[in-house]
Amino acid sequence: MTTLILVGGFLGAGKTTLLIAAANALRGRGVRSAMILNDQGAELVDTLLASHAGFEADEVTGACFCCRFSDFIARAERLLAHEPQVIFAEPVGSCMDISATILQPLKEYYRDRFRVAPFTVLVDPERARLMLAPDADPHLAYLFRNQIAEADIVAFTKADREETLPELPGVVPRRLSARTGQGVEAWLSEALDPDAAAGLRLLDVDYERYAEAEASLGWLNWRGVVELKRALRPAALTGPLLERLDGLLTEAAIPIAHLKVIDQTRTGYIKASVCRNGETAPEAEGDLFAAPARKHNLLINLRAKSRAEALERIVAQATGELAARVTVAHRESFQPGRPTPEHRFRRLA
Ligand SMILES: Nc1nc2c(ncn2[C@@H]2O[C@H](COP(=O)(O)OP(=O)(O)O)[C@@H](O)[C@H]2O)c(=O)[nH]1
Ligand SMILES: [Mg+2]
Repeated sequence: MTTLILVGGFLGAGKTTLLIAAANALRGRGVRSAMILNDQGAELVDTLLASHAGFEADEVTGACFCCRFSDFIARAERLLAHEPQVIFAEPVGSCMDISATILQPLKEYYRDRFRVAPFTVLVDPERARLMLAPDADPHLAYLFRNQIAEADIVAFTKADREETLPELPGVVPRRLSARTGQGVEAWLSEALDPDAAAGLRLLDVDYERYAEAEASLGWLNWRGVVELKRALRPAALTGPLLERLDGLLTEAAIPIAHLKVIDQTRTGYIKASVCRNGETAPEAEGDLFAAPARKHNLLINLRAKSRAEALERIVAQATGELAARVTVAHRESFQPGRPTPEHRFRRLA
C-alpha cells in the first residue's frame, strides 16, 4: 500500500527541500515517490521545483488541503497511476489543524487505499527563536505554536547552518539537514515504519482566531515573461531581483515570511528564496552556470506580514525596474480567506 507522508511547518521551514531530498534518497534505493504541493493561490514555485527534480508532482491550489480535502484525495488517487510507494504531501505553511481535518479523515475513510505516516512538522531554528520570543508577532506565533502542538514528529531543519537550537516546550525534536542529508534517512525510517502511529494529537482550535492570524499575512503569486535587452544568466537576473524585493520590503517595514523566485530559461533554471528580511546568503538551486538568455520565465511567490496591496506595489516596482520588456501572465494577491474544512474530527479516528 502507498504511504502518504504529510510534512507541515511554517512558511520557509524547509518542507519542499526536505521532500525533494527524501524522494531522491528513496530513488537511490529504487523506491518510487510522488508529491502533492499546496497553496492558497495558483502558480507554485514548489511544484516546478519538484518537477525539475524529476518527480511526479501535482498540486492543490486555491485553498489549503483541509478546505479541499476531496481535491487532495482525487490528486493522490490520480498519482497512484504512477505506482508510487510513497506520496509526500506539503500543506500550506500557514495551515494548522491538519490532524483533525486531514489525518483523521484519511484514517477513517481511506485506510484501504493509503497508509498514513506520522505527521511531521518542520521547524527552522531561526524562525523558532523569533516566534518564541516575548515580542513575537502574536498572530504568527499562534500559528507556529499550534503547528508544533499537533505534530507526531517535530524536526529542526537547516542543521548545517545552526549550532545551537532553541528549546521547544514539550517536544523532543529531531535534527535534519536537507542540504547535507544529516538525519534524512533516520527520519524516513521513522516515517515509513509500518507500526508508527499517525495523527495522535488533536488541537482545540478557535477558527475565528485562526482565520484572523492567517489573514494577517499577505500573499502574492506573480508570473511573467521577461525579455531582457541584454542576455543574462538566470542567476544574474534572480539574485539582484531577490535583493531588490527584499530591500523594498524592508524599506516598507514589511516582515518577509517566505519570498521565492524561480527563473526558467531555455539554458536552465534558478530557484532562490529568502525566509527573512536581509537574509545574507539566500539559498539558490538549479543551473548556477546556465548560459545567458534574453527570455526569462519568471515566477514569484511572496508571503509576508502585510496587506496584499503593498506586496503588489512592491513586486510591480521591482519587476518594472528590470531593463526588459515584461509581460505579466498571472498576478494575484490577497489575504487568505477563512478556513472552512470539509471534515473536522473532534476525536481520534
Ligand atoms: N542551509 C539550508 N537551507 C535549507 C535547508 N532546507 C531548506 N533550506 C532553505 O530554506 C528555504 C526554504 O525552504 P523550502 O523548502 O522552500 O521551505 P518550505 O516553505 O517549508 O517548503 C529555501 O531557501 C531552502 O533552500 C537545509 O537543510 N539547509
Ligand atoms: Mg514549500
